[in-house]
Amino acid sequence: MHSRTSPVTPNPGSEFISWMANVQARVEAALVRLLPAPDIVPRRLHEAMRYAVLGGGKRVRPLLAFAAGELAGADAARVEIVACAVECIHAYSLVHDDMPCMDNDVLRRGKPTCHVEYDEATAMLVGDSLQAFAFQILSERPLAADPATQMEMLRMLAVACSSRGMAGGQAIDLDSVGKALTLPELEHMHIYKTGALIRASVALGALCGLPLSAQDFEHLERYSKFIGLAFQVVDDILDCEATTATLGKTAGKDAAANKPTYVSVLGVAKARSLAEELRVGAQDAIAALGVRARRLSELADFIVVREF
Ligand code: GRG
Repeated sequence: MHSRTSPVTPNPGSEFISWMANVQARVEAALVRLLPAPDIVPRRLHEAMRYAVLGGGKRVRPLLAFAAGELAGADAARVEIVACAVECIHAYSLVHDDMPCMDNDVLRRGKPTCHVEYDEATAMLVGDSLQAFAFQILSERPLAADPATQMEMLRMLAVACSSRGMAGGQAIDLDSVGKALTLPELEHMHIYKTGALIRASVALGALCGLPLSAQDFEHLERYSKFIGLAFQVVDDILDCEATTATLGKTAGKDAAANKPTYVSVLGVAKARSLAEELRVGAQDAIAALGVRARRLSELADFIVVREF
């Protein structure tokens, strides 16, 4: 476990890389199995849903759910459903975010965006259907120790998607184009836009397992808040420093759209320092959880050192 007094240069080990690959493959297989088959009517919508979800993305939110599930000794078959649900919500947000009425982008995960490959009406329905599908799979089988906990999982995910979560953050984002936000204003926007689903992924993964003490759950929540912000700071840095080919989405989009970002507010060097501070904050938050939080610790490092 890393601490503020012993900074490290994170270097993901091969054992962690292989754990990530296993989780990613497991989630992909589960999504292939769970999503409506492309030959079921309405075929075009089901095909487009699969297009938006399958075969791409880092699967960071599912990885976080599995890491938190491991901390809580959860049954992996239960966490797998949570992982699929949060990934479907994430894919939904990307499909809608890319539409002409929002960010108007043509490339996502190295392929044409959903509305380009299909059409705008289909992309809108893909988003709507993926959100509903996420709640469907979370509610049709036991996932937690008791029904009340499962209800709480559903409530948490609903809030994370809502006007008090991701959709609200997106509204603030749309409203902030061309404006000079302060650092606290930027942080406020991303706590909702990017952070809400990341926090829900960790919490829902943990709630599949044995009940954690209130104190342990608080440690997890602090960790999630740090990595949610770190994820966005790094996303902003990569948007200005990485290539379109590496990212699989249009690089330089934020500056072109005159959007306030951590880079526009702080500059690259200070944004990098902030990402490192947030990484260390995340590590400190889970230090008391010991070796059980190993995967969460490795993921905090990965989120900050990733190159795409
Ligand atoms: C879906 C509730 C809901 C509302 C729609 C469009 C929208 C309102 C919200 C947009 C939220 C959004 C797109 C946030 C951006 C988060 C972000 C940094 C996305 C990139 O995530 P990665 O890097 O992507 O994990 P991959 O492709 O690896 O999965």
